Amino acid sequence: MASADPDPTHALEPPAPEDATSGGGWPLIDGWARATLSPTGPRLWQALTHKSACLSCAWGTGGQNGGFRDELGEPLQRCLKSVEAIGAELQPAVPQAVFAGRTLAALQQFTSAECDRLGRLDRPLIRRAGSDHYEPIGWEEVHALTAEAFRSHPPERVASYSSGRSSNEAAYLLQLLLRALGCNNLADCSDLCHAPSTLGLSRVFGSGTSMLNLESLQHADGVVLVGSNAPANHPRLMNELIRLRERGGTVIVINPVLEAGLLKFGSPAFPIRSMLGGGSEIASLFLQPIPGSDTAVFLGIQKALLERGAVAWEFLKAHSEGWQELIAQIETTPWEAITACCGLSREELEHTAARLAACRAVVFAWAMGITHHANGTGNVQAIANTAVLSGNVARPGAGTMPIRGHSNVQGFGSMGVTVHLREPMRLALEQLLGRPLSRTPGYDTRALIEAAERGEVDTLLCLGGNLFGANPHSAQARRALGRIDTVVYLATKPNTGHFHGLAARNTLLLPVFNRFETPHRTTVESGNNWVRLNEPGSTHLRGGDLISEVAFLAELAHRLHGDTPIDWRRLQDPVYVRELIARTVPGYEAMAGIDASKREFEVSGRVFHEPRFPTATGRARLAVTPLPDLRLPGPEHFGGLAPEERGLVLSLITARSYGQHNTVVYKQGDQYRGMPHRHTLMINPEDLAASGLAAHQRVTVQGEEGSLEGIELIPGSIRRGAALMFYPEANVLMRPVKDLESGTPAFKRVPVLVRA
Ligand SMILES: Nc1nc2c(c(=O)[nH]1)N[C@H]1C(S)=C(S)[C@@H](COP(=O)(O)OP(=O)(O)OC[C@H]3O[C@@H](n4cnc5c(=O)[nH]c(N)nc54)[C@H](O)[C@@H]3O)O[C@H]1N2
Ligand SMILES: Nc1nc2c(c(=O)[nH]1)N[C@H]1C(S)=C(S)[C@@H](COP(=O)(O)OP(=O)(O)OC[C@H]3O[C@@H](n4cnc5c(=O)[nH]c(N)nc54)[C@H](O)[C@@H]3O)O[C@H]1N2
Ligand code: SF4
Ligand SMILES: [Mo]
Repeated sequence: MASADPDPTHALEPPAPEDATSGGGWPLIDGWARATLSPTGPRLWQALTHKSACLSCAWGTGGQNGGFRDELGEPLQRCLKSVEAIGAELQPAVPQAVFAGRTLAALQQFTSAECDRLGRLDRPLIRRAGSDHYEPIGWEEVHALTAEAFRSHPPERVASYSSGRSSNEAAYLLQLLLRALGCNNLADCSDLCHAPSTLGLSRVFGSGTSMLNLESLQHADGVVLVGSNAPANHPRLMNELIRLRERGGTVIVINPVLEAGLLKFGSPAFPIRSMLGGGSEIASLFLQPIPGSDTAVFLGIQKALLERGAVAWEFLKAHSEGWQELIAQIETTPWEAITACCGLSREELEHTAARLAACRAVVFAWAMGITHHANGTGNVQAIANTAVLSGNVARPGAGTMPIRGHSNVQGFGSMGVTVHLREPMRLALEQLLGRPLSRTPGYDTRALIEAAERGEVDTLLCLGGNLFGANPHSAQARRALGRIDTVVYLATKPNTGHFHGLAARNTLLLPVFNRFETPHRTTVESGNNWVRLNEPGSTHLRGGDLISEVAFLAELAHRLHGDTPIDWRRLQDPVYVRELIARTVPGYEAMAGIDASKREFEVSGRVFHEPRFPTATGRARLAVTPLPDLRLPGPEHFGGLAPEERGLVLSLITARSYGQHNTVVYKQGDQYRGMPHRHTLMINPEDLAASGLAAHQRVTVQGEEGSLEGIELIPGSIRRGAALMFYPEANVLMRPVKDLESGTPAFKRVPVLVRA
């Protein structure tokens, strides 16, 4: 690879610690020092201190409080992940020779990391039908082609996909312009992520987001952290856990993988302990269940609470409905069924319930280990049931908290980029547009891929993300995108999707400003319901020809809709977009006037201080959650093993390494899990011994749709019967099994045959 020079992300590679038995610590502090002292250091500092929200995760940092403060004004709230993300954005432009001189076949050979290190996109490109490369194109032709691609097809045959990095303003425009066309096909990365949380929580509480804010979390004396590798993916959440342990609180971790950073974590916000003490202890109790069995774990905890008389009966009867059926399920489900399903003992579950019952206020927090299952929505409801049953909702320090992914993914949902538009917003939009919205159900991400594969999608606009790389069954995703006439990618940097996800006719690759470069103000919403205001910025890409996402979408809207019933061209002005948001998005009333006041705010109606829920009866709606069937197929399902061949079937978790952001890989190895490169599979040492395979042996991993060869076996602290590999490489393996309620794929329970 000739073109990825100079590479600012190299400066971020921390040294491999001799003993990576805890997360964070020295490597983080060293990483900070190296990154900020590197040649791009001054530019990096400028971006870090810019008044805009962190690009990386939805915990949220920065904004009007300055780069390093959270919404409570606390300093030192930026992590190395943030530096990593900014470093990648500060790369020079992709040299023009890359696209002129390389065929798509050559570009398709690049790994995710190599694509990202090509640099920043700085001019519009097109790949025309039959051509073997991307070529430059002018903006006028881009706008004409895009508008034509949307205008010339029926609304059911056009669609968008988005990834929650863009602003609220861009998200709002995207859904408004599509809905005004009569199209509800607003697929979003949340369909692959927290859709089960939004759906499950809406069912139980009538609201799909966290019921806490950062401040209320600080009143907890217990946290149950389920299916989250927060030390890597939400590092600043770890500060809250450290403080909670300091106040004498309890942290119960539920995860089939004994993640190093969940045992001990060294946070730069607590430097003395971080460097000298080997980090702060995180988990008070660590449960390692069978992957996919969390509903059984929580049913077990509920049963133990019931048996020890720790159900909050008064609360339950006054503030919930459906509890009678739930109690009946708990009573009639035998312990043996629960323990057989989750692989934890009755004693472990009883001990957990006792620790829980001893807490005054408990937060239940979870991430992808809960949602990426065929019963993801059920998992979320099982957690919500437990929270209500134990009286741990709707008061300071107690409640349910999905830990969101992308920095503005929650904002995209609020702005109506969803196939489940809420009624109040529908009515407000109908009033704004002066006519009823289409009632044809829209495609979520999986439905979009399936429809495209059937040849039923003609035009697709991708506002960020990597639709190809993020989906299961990569071959199907490639095929599906190849049947779409026109695909328009708006992106900051090239990724595998731009080279593999090619349309039948025109594929446009359009460069946009990132958050700290956008020449106008924007807003984003954190997973803790906090709306941040980002100040305008500028780009280092001098001479580039980039566009702001708002400018692009407003131009498209104007070309499609003219100036009725709203003046679409006026939407070029983000202040006006914010006015419309304040008028039509529930909870966003405070958006009005934010340009003058600069006052960031909490979305109203989200944080529950008392048990009155936005359901029809004001009560939480409990429902039974069936135990999942977790049986794995035998080797014959994969064609069988030859007579002398060694191998075994495992339940594969596909997860992020410590050095990647979703489909974008920054570093090859994962030192905390002892996985030195991407082509590794973590396996339990006893499984290794029983199967006759050896540590560090290279094997073939065969899934239901594809296989990977030369994978190195790494013994690790993972539950027997389970394995862990990195996404997106592992996405070639799996059949797209999904949760039928939310549409979210079962990325964390992929049956595979590992063979020598
Ligand atoms: N640095 C960095 N930060 C990120 C991201 C990133 O890629 N890199 N991505 C962002 C996004 S979009 C998201 S959604 C979040 C993702 O954040 P996480 O959800 O923390 O990420 P995952 O790597 O998917 O891992 C989830 C954890 O679930 C555990 N797990 C797997 N199966 C099960 C199960 O059946 N039960 C339980 N209890 N646990 C299980 C895994 O062992 C792993 O520790 O992070 C966001 N932040
Ligand atoms: N096997 C497996 N598959 C998974 C998962 C898993 O755990 N296992 N996780 C799933 C989850 S939780 C998610 S959220 C999805 C992620 O799916 P996506 O959100 O689709 O993917 P990302 O890799 O986050 O997209 C990265 C790209 O976004 C673009 N980008 C970055 N910033 C901006 C910006 O400001 N504007 C624009 N327009 N573009 C920008 C860049 O081009 C970058 O290459 O993947 C899902 N897929
Ligand atoms: S925890 Fe998340 S929001 Fe905060 S600095 Fe790190 S990546 Fe950014
Ligand atoms: Mo996500």
